[in-house]
Amino acid sequence: MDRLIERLKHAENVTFLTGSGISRESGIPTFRGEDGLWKNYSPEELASPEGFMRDPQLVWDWYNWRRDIIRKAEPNKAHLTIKEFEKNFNVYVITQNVDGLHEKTGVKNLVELHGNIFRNRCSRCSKMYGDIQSKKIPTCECGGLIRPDVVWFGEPLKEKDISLALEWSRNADVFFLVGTSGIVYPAASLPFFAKENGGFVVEINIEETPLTPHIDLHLEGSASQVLDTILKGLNK
Ligand code: BV8
Ligand code: ZN
Repeated sequence: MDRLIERLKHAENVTFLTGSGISRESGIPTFRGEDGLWKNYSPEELASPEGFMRDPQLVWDWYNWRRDIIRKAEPNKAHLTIKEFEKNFNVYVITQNVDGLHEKTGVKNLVELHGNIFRNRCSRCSKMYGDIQSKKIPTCECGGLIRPDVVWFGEPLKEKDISLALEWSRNADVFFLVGTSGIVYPAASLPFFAKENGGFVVEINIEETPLTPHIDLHLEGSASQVLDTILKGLNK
């Protein structure tokens, strides 16, 4: 931890890449963990265009189930501590999460790489819609089925989001991976861009991941505890 505090003392730009692990303490299940969302279904079945074509109502039900959980969730100490970091640094948040919890903390620089579960769009004409609370999958005036405005497997991420995420990774003096299993690309490639440009890469997770061997420091523990300890160590 001392190496990290030392690096932070000379840092200006701090970037966070977060995954579903940061929202676990807000009561939102992760994808691949013990109580993971994908324990009963394969991700491809639910978070892919093929899965949606095959059974649009099943996919709509799954997202409704997730939206109901997320609607009750609030940002936890980990999200709030990242906001606190803005007092000492230029902070850039790149999240793979679609739960909108970082946005709720008012962080200044945020990219939602995989979209937002409370935004919807027509699967035919791409007309955008806000939150729609309906049991039956809704249809657009063009007759197309409406789907969540999130990035599914096999779908490209938005160009502007990727270029921002790359810029924020390249200019990071310290790059934090928080609560991500580091297996979904292109998000999982971002720490390598930080390292390439001399950034110090730190992983905060309750377990090791495929990225652990490639980074500078792995801090074991929950996102809220570890981030709080780091910030306290800084302000000593
Ligand atoms: C694309 C949708 C190209 C929204 C998601 C083979 C090799 C490499 C890549 C591929 C491949 N085959 C296919 C690919 C590409 C694919 C991919 O990466 N697949 C992986 C699975 C191998 N990627 C794509 O398809 C991407 N698109 O590549 O397009 C393209 C280009 C041009 C034209 C056409 C196509 C799209 C990827 C986005 C997929 N969408 N979600 C939604 O429904 O949510 S991915 C899904 O996984 C979520 O977005 C989630 O954020 C993301 C990553 O998961 P994590 O957030 O890391 O969550 P996970 O449960 O895995 O891990 C939680 C971690 O937290 C754990 O490590 C746990 O230990 C930790 N934790 C738990 N509690 C805590 C904690 N840590 C700290 N504190 C705690 N309290
Ligand atoms: Zn339409």
